[in-house]
Amino acid sequence: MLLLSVIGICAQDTTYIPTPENIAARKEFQDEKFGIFLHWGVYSMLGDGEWVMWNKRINRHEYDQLPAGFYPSKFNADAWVAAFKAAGAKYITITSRHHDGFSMFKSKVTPYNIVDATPFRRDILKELAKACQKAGIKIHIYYSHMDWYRDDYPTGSTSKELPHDESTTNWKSYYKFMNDQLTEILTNYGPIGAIWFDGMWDHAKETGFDWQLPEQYALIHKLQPACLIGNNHHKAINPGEDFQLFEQDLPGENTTGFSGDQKVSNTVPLETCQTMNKTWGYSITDKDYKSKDELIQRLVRVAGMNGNLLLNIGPRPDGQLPVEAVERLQAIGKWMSLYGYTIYGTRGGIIAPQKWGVTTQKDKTLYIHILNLKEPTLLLPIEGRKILQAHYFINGTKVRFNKMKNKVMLHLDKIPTDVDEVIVIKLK
Ligand code: FHN
Repeated sequence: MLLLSVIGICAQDTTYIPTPENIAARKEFQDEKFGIFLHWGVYSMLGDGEWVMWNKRINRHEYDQLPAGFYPSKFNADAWVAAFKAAGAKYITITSRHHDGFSMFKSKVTPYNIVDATPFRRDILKELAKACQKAGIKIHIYYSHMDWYRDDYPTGSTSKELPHDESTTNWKSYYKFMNDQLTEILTNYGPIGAIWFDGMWDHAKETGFDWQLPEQYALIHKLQPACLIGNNHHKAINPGEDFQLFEQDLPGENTTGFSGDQKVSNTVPLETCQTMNKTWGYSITDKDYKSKDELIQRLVRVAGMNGNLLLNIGPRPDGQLPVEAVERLQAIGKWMSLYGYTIYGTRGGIIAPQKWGVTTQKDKTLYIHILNLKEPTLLLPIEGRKILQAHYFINGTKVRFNKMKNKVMLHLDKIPTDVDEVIVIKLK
């Protein structure tokens, strides 16, 4: 309790009542539908993903040599943000501190940060926050609960694999450090759309470890009531969390094995994060990129499942976005400039996701997104709603339909071949 009074918050019980600002921010977030995730840190220099320190079991005193060589001479926050905005993204989520413990922002509570420990000496978070504000898009902050670098971090399931001195671990000191950094982030960078936590699975719930989330969440909501909290713990949401996260899986799927314990929430917004290739942080060898069409279809599928897509890019160590990522951003942007109207501000439609595609909906307008259909007819399970009219979104051409019991048959001009053939249905 002493520590909590030091950081100026009180332990709260498990009843969390979001403020009106927070509820409004949740709605805006749901309307935004598409964000860009950025995994960027000193690890990018090694070109082997953000887990390179752990994967290669690099001693942290050796890893400590990296910041002195970090000089992303081509970094230009305005250019990045312009590319994300042109792609149709409404927010970015940037790693302020990943599991390697290096802070990509100026921090008074550790010298292990981009301004004090690199020759670059620029606070990239500040530059990005400013660029986002100028461009009218939001900034969200990824923050790792787990830490492979600090002496005081209590050794967990992954950190125990790295050389670590057990005698120096000190939860109280580490918890204060995190809360001090969160306070810096929420005070020095203007409005923050969300704090995106990750890594608490290093101490699984079953071990009885107490991350003291309610107090930490209360601090965030006290500093910025509209700031949403998401936590990538791969479990059902906890009180204080304002949106639910899914990793590499659509809400409700579990292809990764991460999402097994995650019942999809019907009370908070949903977001799924996905890589463009296989890795989050820059990998010089990973060229296994999803195609442009596949990415567009993922965005549409997530929207049809009532969620947002957070699409990841691992910028290069010199501060440039990988060429493959830029090409994909451009393709998504081109598509969104035509079809964004059927995505932004929508919710999952009254027809549940199907093999052929998904539906999104705004009031009485239903958008049928045909992603994979091998015939020119489509049977829609529409119960208890009357259809007034149906037409192609792209050119307004009418679509013939005939009503059947609890169903409607659409007769298309031809078998759809576009990445997403959108049919608009006006409901009574
Ligand atoms: O360990 C991290 C990983 O590096 C990456 O940040 C992803 C993004 O969702 N989350 C963790 C794995 O769950």
